[in-house]
Amino acid sequence: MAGGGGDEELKLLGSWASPYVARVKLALHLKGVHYSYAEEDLADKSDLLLRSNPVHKAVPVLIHNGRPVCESQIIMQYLDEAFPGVGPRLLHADPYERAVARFWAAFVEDKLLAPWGMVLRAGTDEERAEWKRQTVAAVGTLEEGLRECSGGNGFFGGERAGYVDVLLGGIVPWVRATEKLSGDRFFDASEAPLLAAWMERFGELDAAKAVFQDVDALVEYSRALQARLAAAAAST
Ligand SMILES: N[C@@H](CCC(=O)N[C@@H](CS)C(=O)NCC(=O)O)C(=O)O
Repeated sequence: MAGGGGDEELKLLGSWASPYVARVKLALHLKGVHYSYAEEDLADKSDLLLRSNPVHKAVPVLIHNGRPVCESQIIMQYLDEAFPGVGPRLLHADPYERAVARFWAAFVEDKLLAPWGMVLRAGTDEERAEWKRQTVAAVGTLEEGLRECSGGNGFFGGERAGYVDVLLGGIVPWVRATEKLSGDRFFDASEAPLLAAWMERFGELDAAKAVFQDVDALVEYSRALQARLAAAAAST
């Protein structure tokens, strides 16, 4: 792709369905930084991945001139710092604005994505209902966060997508896939009108069009994964 970072060697190790990898791709595309991409098979991880992220053995990993950077949020922050002159900043120049963005980023990870991730893994209907309740409550709070951060301009970053937008943007295809899989509409216009409009607006960005996974492919991937988990549970 066009843009900066031309003298640097940047390689992203990823897995196509991962929302965390999608975040990093979105950040790279929004900033216009060149990179190459290597798809990992998480069932048979490459030596490069195991060497680059020996602690978590997870993607995404961004390898910059031979040095690995791990964890999606740390990679996003690194991109702002390592390529200060290239493309728009994800985090604001003002420390207070940066603190507010990091607060909502932590909220998204801990209070929204954590319970949402458990909805599919819940063992019983009661557990599933409780994880859903927590997810819906977090969406309600995030709706107010968006109202406050956007100042009526549509993005958490104001007039353009910033750190929290990219972080949350990585899950948009999964929000859509979940609707198809279970009928759950977590960013529903009747419950969270600002987030529902945000999701459409974010999806219209060139970066999102370049990066977003095909929703039907995610649905198929999720069904296959659930079938494997059910078979493994039945055989123990
Ligand atoms: N906290 C990590 C989460 C990354 C993560 O969970 N990656 C998954 C793919 S979505 C992974 O590579 N898991 C390793 C495995 O499945 O063995 C981040 O933000 O980068």
